[in-house]
Amino acid sequence: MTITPQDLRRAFPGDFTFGVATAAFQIEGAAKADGRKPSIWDAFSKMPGRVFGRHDGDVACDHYNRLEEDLDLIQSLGVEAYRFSIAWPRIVPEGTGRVNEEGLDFYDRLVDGCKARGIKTFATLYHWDLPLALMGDGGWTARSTAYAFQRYARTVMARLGDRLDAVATFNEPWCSVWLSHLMGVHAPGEKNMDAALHALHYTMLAHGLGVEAIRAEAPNMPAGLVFNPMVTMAGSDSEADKAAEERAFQFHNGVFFEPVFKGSYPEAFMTALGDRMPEIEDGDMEIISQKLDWWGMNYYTPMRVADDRSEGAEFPAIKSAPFVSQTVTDIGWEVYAPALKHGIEELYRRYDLPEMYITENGACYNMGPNDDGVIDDQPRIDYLAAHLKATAELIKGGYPIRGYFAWSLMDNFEWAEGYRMRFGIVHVDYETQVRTVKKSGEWFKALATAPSKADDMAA
Ligand code: IFM
Repeated sequence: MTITPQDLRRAFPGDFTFGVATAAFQIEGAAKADGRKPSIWDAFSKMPGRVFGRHDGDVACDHYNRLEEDLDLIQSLGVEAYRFSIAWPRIVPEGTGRVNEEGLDFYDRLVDGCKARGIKTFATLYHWDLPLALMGDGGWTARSTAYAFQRYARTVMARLGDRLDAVATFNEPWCSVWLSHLMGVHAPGEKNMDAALHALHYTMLAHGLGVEAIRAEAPNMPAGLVFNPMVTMAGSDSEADKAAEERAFQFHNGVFFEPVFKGSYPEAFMTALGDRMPEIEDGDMEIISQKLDWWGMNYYTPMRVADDRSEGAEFPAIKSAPFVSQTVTDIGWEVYAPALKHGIEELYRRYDLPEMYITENGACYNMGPNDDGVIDDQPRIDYLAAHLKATAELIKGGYPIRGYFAWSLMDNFEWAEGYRMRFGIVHVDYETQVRTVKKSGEWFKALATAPSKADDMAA
């Protein structure tokens, strides 16, 4: 039997934060409103064969025009915090140069609207919507983009730094580096190791420059970075698969964690690919490895790894191993909650990490309303419950996890999958823009509003 949300709440500390998360390009729409200029995702989604059904972000959930209604929705879910991202192309539409005050005004309204409703705000500065104009210089493969990001970050913090509760520089650099420049799945759709290695270092540099910008404008603001660590698991007990798993760890996680938390790139990675990296200038690694106040983990599914012995296989020379759990979500991802626990244990074992939040966790299930208008998404509830249980066990084991954000507040533009894949705890009818809280949304509300053990004792 699934644990009740009330019982589950009692497994968490009284001051644990429950929240919901979104990202600008996935929900805002209003692509041309109030001075916004295109991002790389506007361009990419309009190219044939890149995004399912050539869906785009022109309207999305029309959140830009429905801000108040959506903030009421968040409040009605009883959560304490909202994680959202800020669209660079609204703030500095060409990436460099002119600042667009109307873009800043929108986020002013968003933050003030949350404050008025008693909701804490966790902002992400970059969730993949790079101003398209910066592609003229090479986008993330150009060092200049890191400095453009720093100026954008400073502009945002000068306006909002007095009211946000926390800020992250980047969401999932793995996606904006490897998935976008090596695997070609996300914008700008490159499949080029050399380009990806440049994007890696300049993204890391931008993160560090971003931290400097945050600290310059808002010295007390908790500054962090959100990763999507691959929870690598060897496909067998063979030495070859175990070694492949370690290479996978370094390639998919080490290259992001080690520069930030140790000030270096992993040795095995540098031995294999270091000669193709851009120049690492004096001082870069110090900028990248400034102390952070927190980090975020987005987790969905493990990465099962086997050794790839094919001739010419490039580092990390791995291939996929079969799933262990038979349960998969509608996007085809294995459901395996123990990996969340394993992943966090492993990361704290390897690095000296500050406190953390689970900044995204959730499941893709595409069921719509039944004849009574109810969206019965019990598998999503099961998924959330299992992963929250794993989170509570980690906290009991002493891991400093301060909060959990469900991905996502509502169904939205799921990148290369367009609108066909739904992660929301609130259903969106894209024809009418009607939002309907799913069964999982009601369940999450019951969890977020239930008394904690501390409340019970005080009563
Ligand atoms: O929708 C994305 C989100 O933008 C980043 N993390 C993973 C989610 C599901 O794929």
